Amino acid sequence: MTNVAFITGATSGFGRAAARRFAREGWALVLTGRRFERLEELASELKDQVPVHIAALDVRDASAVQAVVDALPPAFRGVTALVNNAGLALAPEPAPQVALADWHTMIDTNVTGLVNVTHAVLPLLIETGGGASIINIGSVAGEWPYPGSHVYGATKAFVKQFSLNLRCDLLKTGVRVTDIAPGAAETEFTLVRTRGNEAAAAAVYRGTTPLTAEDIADQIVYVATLPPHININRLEIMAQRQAWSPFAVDRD
Ligand code: NDP
Ligand code: 8X3
Repeated sequence: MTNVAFITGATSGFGRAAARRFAREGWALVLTGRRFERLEELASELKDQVPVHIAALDVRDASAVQAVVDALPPAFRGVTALVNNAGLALAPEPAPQVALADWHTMIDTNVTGLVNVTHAVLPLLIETGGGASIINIGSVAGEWPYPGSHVYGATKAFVKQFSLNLRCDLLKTGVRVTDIAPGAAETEFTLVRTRGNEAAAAAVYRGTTPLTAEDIADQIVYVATLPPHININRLEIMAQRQAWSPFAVDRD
């Protein structure tokens, strides 16, 4: 049986790097994201290596998610790894300056979207049974507070707890669940967060050595290819050059 990876947010960053990394292992790929032309480019890059199925998908739309899963061709229905990667941060400003719509977009994508996809793919993973994995992309922001993280970090705290809770309910199914929680990694993430401000995005990574998309893709594939009896609950990964600051104190 060919292993199948179902990846959300495969048009950029971790998701695209994971698709390439899974292809090197010979896994068939279900690649999803909103930007269909990017999915087509990736499919044409990888289709000589492995079977690839692409589908335009906004994870916020529960019925669209279900329709994409229902329409999977037979060769792609034996999903071995669901990589719940689609997500975003918006508005790095302090909370009082942030538009409510931005908070809603983060919750709709990082929480509701992840739940939509998990619910739709779960029957296929349970059918696969032992060795299947749900790999949720959380963040260090789900564990550690910092200014400007407000709802973003809170959505990733949801991802962490949802992952652990799923473990309890999937115990008898053989399906594993992992929360991979990266620190700062250079992808399009900050460009999205700053609404396309290339200078501001470049400044986040300038003069340091951030994680790369490939670093996280390696961890995703590592988790997915462990022997079936091993479940890594949570992997928190930072660049060596990222750490914590002291507590902030308000003084007169
Ligand atoms: P990118 O911006 O490079 O990629 C984000 C991906 O998410 C894109 O493929 C995008 O596809 C997809 N996406 C966003 N919104 C939606 C949506 N509504 N429906 C479907 N797909 C969507 O960022 P990263 O690769 O860095 O981010 C991937 C994940 O990693 C996110 O969950 C992010 O929160 C998390 N993360 C990132 C870190 C970092 O520092 N880079 C660190 C820790 C976690 P499209 O726009 O085509 O739909
Ligand atoms: C994003 C990583 O360090 O910007 O999830 O919070 S960080």
